[in-house]
Amino acid sequence: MAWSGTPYVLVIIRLAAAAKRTLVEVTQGMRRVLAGWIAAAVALAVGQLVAAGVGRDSAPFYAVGSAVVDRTPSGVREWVISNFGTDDKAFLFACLAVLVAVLSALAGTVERNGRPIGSAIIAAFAIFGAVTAMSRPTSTGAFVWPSLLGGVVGVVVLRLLLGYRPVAGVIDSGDPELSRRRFFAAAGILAAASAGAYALGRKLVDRSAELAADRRTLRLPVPQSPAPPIPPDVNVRGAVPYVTDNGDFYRIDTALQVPQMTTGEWRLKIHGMVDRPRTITWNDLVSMAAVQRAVTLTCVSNEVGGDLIGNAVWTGIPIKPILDSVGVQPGANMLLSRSVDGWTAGTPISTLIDGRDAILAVAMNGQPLPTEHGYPVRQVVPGLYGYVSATKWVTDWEITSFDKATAYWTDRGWSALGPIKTGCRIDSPSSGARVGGGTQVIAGTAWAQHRGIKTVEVQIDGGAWQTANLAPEYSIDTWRQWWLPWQAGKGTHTIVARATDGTGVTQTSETADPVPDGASGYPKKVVRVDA
Ligand SMILES: Nc1nc2c(c(=O)[nH]1)N[C@H]1C(S)=C(S)[C@@H](COP(=O)(O)O)O[C@H]1N2
Ligand SMILES: [Mo]
Repeated sequence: MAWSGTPYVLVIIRLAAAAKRTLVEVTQGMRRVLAGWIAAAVALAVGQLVAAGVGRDSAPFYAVGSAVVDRTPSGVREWVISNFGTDDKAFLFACLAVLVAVLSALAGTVERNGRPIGSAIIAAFAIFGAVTAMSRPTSTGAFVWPSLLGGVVGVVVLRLLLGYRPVAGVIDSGDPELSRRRFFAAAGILAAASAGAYALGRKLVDRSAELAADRRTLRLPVPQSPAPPIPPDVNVRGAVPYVTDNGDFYRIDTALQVPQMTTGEWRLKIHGMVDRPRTITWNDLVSMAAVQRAVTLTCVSNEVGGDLIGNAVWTGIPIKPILDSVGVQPGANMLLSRSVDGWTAGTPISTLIDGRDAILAVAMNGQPLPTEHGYPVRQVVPGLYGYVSATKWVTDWEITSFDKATAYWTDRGWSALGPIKTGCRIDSPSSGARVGGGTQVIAGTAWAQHRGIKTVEVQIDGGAWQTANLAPEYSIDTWRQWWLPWQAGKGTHTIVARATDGTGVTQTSETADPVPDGASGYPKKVVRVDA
């Protein structure tokens, strides 16, 4: 039998040919994906650039993002906030970026000369962007253009990169490929150009320099009733600082782009069930008698043990005299406040006139409000969760009633009324910590805004409740710190705490999720003591 190597050689040649074909297909596939990405980048950049002339909220990425925010069910929102906290916006942008990347990769992959399905995907996204832009509260008819023009340019770029005529021919003329060099040269130039155009578009709509100048020159009111000095012993070792720095203060809102409004532009329009409708300017506002008060804000999304709570010294103008000046009509029981970006909160009028320090705040810890915290004017109402009271960038007050009107979060499954539940948090030791044996300090904070904190108790390993030491009470509207020395023995220990408010009611042990009216249950920490 004549042995011959020929079949093996043939197999190797065939394998090599197959490998080469696969490689060509893969690189062609990669080129299609890349073409889709570049088309999307160019479309978004054109959209952002056009938005600079049309209005900041018309930019496709932000318009779509805001539409997603407004339509996110409360369960999903809570999942995002409990997993990403105040990075919720970064998470949303990441999700959107992935969505755009996947859709545009698909668009590049399926686009054919006579079968422009990829173009259709880009067009659909552009139309979706235009529709969402039109639904923004600040929209004008021109808000359709950023997305639509971006879409048109995106389609043209996609087709040119794939070697097709920009407008689809009816007859498929095959795939006349761009040379490798020309493709990558074009892709590189377009990627760089779109990054530059996007950055320029963002810069053109950014007014932070103007706002910084406004902040430097504005006249803050001198409080006729300053906050009493804060004694150092309101702070307890092991608990978070009693006064939260502006930079550390939690931020929660639906604004993907922080509203930027100068004091000169700011107006508060008061209308609805009032005898004398009125519009207040910044100068009107700061000419009124101001007060300064420490108030602890809490977010209804704050989970047991969470950090969506902060305490600041606010300077502002009491709301009651303003309501008196417009003459609230009988039957009105809700102040529906609206921010410049269309967010709303419904606050019981009773909580604004019962003597508590409900204010239109203009300063936070002695500084004009940071932009993220409502510059130039926001509401602060002690005792109510932020979603029903703490409107930032507030520009409109409608006096109405709870049976006629609903607000942003009540339309999404949250309770119409949002008094803050009594709660507490263990700050030290931290969960899962390994601590040394001997005397430890268990410390934390407790709050029951506008009722005050009477006692905090701590339970270790299911034993008897021990009364903790309390820092002096500065105000019933702020949190109060507490601590308990603990002889820590070797082993794993469970620490639980509970607070009792100024009316003698202890916080409920019943655990509840934030939806619909705030989380409840005792905070708990498990620590290991290495003797
Ligand atoms: N305009 C506007 N104001 C808003 C919100 C918002 O989404 N938009 N969120 C509210 C909520 S839910 C809370 S908890 C507080 C948080 O205020 P902060 O970000 O200054 O801590 O602002 C409130 N004011
Ligand atoms: Mo909130």
